[in-house]
Amino acid sequence: TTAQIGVTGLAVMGRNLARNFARNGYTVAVHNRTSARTHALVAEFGDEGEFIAAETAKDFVAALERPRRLVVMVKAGEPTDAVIQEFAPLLEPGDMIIDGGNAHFADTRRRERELREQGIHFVGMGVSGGEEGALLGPSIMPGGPKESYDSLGPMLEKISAKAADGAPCVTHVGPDGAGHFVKMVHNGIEYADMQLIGEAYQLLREVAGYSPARIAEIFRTWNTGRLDSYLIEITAEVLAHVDAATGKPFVDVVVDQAEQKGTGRWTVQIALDLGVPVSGIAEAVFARSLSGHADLRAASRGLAGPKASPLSESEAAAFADRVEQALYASKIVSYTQGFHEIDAARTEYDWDIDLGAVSAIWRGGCIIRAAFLDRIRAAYDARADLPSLLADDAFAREIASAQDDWREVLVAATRQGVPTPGFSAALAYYDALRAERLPAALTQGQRDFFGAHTYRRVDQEGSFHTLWGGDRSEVSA
Ligand code: NBP
Repeated sequence: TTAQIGVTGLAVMGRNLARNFARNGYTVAVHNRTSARTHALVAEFGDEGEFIAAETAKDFVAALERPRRLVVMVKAGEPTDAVIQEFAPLLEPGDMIIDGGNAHFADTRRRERELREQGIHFVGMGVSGGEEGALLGPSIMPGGPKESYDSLGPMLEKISAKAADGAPCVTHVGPDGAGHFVKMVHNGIEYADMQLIGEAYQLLREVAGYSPARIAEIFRTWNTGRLDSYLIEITAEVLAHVDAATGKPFVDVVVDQAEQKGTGRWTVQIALDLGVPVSGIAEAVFARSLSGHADLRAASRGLAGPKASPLSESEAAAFADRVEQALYASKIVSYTQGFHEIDAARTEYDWDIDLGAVSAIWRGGCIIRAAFLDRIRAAYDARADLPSLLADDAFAREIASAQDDWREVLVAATRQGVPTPGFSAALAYYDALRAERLPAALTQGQRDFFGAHTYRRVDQEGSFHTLWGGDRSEVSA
């Protein structure tokens, strides 16, 4: 027998992905650098489907039908290059190497270019949904040559998550690094979503004066409305959880220093390079790093500021409704920024990415899955060249009706000294985009003053410079 697909790298993700293929009726060749993992997989889960255990790279390649489909699920970075170097010489033109790790899209572009010379199709494939998603159906974001999707796509459609309407959560995102790019922005948006939820929690705790258990109830209610999403759902679970050892709310016994693996940071770094303002995602990354500066926080604890004083019961209930409005409006802004970044990459790298299709494949399987993504898809379906999600009538109307509450929440947060970098950045972005005039005109004047950088005028074509050190007359530059 030959295998239709092979998976090398059998830690949690690779093992579960291999099982997912096997459970869907494919014969799966399995391989791992340390072969104990390979044997453990077959011993434990061999009855779930057809596996071919391969000890060596050669056996692994020999077990695959042609064109070969070889999924690499190893630690991103150097291990991925090491695996490619090991397997590429054993492959033939038309074979596919599919990297399902969290690779940086620039690495994917390089690998695709190098392997293309050998006739090997390299598919950089974003996979979201963690361990459970890999087994039960992830959201899959494959890039690479379109022709490889013709053969690979149907298999991925089978193992992927399905959205509520039954559509598989996978699409050919675009050439070379497009899949990993979109996965990266997915994670950046995930950071922003989590930060906004965190701010909503803190406001409900400190300004409304609610207990974690009560806040869990509020999140459960929100989860039946327009905020319906996996992250809101698990937030309620985490907040309702009680620590067995102390009987305290679980959230009160966890050290408040958030960690990160890097995809959020990449999203911001690349946005800076592309010149795309992703302020909400950036604040989410910075909020995690700030939380980790324990010494700095300890040294700053005595600084002056108001102490939050909880509202009365009736005021608190009204405030909670306002927080929902603020959270929803800020979420629209985060997604607006994330999709802007994908749109900018589409232009920069000449990728033919369908933004509506991207929102559609995030509806199931992945961490940011949410009813909300149907709305984004509808926005792009209505207008494929939508310049920004805020230009969509439905979103614009929703923000219009949320904005008073959004502002009131930020007034309360500011008065009471509760930090809301995500909500605040989102509102500043919204107000800056709406503004008739921005102080950027003054910035240009300053730049021209100290560096003769020139400026453009509102009433004439061309560039100009004022002779600031002389008679202050204007010259054409
Ligand atoms: P890890 O990221 O922990 O990687 C462990 C695997 O890499 C093992 O199979 C290990 O083999 C192999 N490996 C290493 Br390390 N160096 C190697 C080398 N030089 N040559 C060959 N194999 C090597 O596994 P994971 O958590 O399952 O994640 C796999 C990929 O999926 C990563 O890129 C990750 O970022 C991505 N991802 C993870 C999640 C998640 O929720 N965990 C979600 C989405 C994507 P060994 O057994 O011989 O040490």
